[in-house]
Amino acid sequence: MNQHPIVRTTQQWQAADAAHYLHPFTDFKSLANKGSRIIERADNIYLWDSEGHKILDAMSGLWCVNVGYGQQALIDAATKQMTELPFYNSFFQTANKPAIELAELLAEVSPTQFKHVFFSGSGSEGNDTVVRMVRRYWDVLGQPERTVIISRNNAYHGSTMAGASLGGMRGMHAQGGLPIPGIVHIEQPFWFELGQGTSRDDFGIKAASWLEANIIEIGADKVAAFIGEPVQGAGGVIVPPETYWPEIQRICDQYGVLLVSDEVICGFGRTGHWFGCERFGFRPDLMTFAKGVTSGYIPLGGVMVGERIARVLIDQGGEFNHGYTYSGHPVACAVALANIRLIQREGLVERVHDDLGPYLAEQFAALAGHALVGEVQTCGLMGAVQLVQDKPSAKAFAADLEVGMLCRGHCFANGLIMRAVGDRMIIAPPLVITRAQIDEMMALIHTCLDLTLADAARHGWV
Ligand code: PXG
Repeated sequence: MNQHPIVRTTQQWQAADAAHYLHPFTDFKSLANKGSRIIERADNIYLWDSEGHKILDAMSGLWCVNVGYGQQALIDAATKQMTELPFYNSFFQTANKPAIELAELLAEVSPTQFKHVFFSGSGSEGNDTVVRMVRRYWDVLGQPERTVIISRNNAYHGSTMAGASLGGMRGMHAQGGLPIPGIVHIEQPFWFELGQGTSRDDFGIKAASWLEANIIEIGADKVAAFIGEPVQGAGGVIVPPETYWPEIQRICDQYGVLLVSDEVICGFGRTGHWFGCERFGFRPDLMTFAKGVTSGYIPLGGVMVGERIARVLIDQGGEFNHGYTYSGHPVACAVALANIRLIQREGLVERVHDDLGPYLAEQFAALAGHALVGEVQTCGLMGAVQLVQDKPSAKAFAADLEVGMLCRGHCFANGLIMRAVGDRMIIAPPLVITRAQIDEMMALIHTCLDLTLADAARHGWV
């Protein structure tokens, strides 16, 4: 049959979008009135919209397109696998070759305690698996009352019932009666907001001590696990003090509490290491991953299961009544294999560690002098710029001024995708970005900060 592509104007696409498509984390009515930006194609670190505008994607899609757009090796892997075996499940004593090979390769690139993996379709599902698995672990060990999972305010662990419950986003908890029982939140290690007046290192120890205080209050015999992102991503690229994670590790060891690293954003090179836990020097029992495992070309997530847990579940566990239709999806696994091999072949992790990460840190340090900037932070290829009303006193803008959104608007209009989390502007560009492209991105960031400052001055806010 002769198929003609539908040719529509941007307005027609927007009308069809508004008529039928409910977007994630979106005020449906306001978007329908405004109209979506229709993204049409992408290459390397750039996107093009339906009006032909070229945009530098400093967010790697949604923290995931680590190898950049248009990588033929990933496209070929998907095509070949779709032709050979587009789907088969791993439930009833069957397996497929790409899933087995990927499990092997993940064990190779992960810290040594990880030899097994449980696959899911996304990061949220991965964290649902974490909740099921840590409770199952303690149950098998004869401690079924050990169910509480401690997480942090302003964490993001996904949008399913368990993912949103583990997360510490108040707006999400307010919708749907969350968190589910047995999830407790402590305060985050956010020095700029909570630690001013103490050194970063002292604050790191203090922030970790909130975990210990909660374990003691709840009773160690009831606490199953602690979960955290090495660097909080969606919360605003909050890089913890260097003292924080080693102290968290000490506390988990002392009380026998399982340690879970949510590596959905930090995994696969983002921090200049394969996994964020390696950057911060801790040794988790479980690692959730998604996003960068396929560079977002196809959905895939999962949980790396450390030997402490794997040995109990394998040797004593019996059946684990949990799994997803798409656990070990052959096409997703084939794309992940091609993606990880590309990261290895191109030495992208080392490139972030040795060259691009330090270069980005230097460029961001130069932003610190800007009148609107209260703090800059980077970790590998993640960066944050905290906008403030008054630089000397680090006074924040009133939230209802939405200065971050104003800045994001300038970025959008000037061909740069940069996210705003409140008044914290964040980036996480693809790991294939070059120094020249970092310069191009920084020039756009300077322009957008200047435009935001001019707006703030015009409104009399500064
Ligand atoms: N854990 C972490 C640390 C994440 O960042 C998830 C779990 C959930 O993954 P899935 O694949 O189920 O979305 C994430 C997702 C943002 C933003 O605004 C961040 C995410 C998702 C959507 C928006 O920065 N991260």
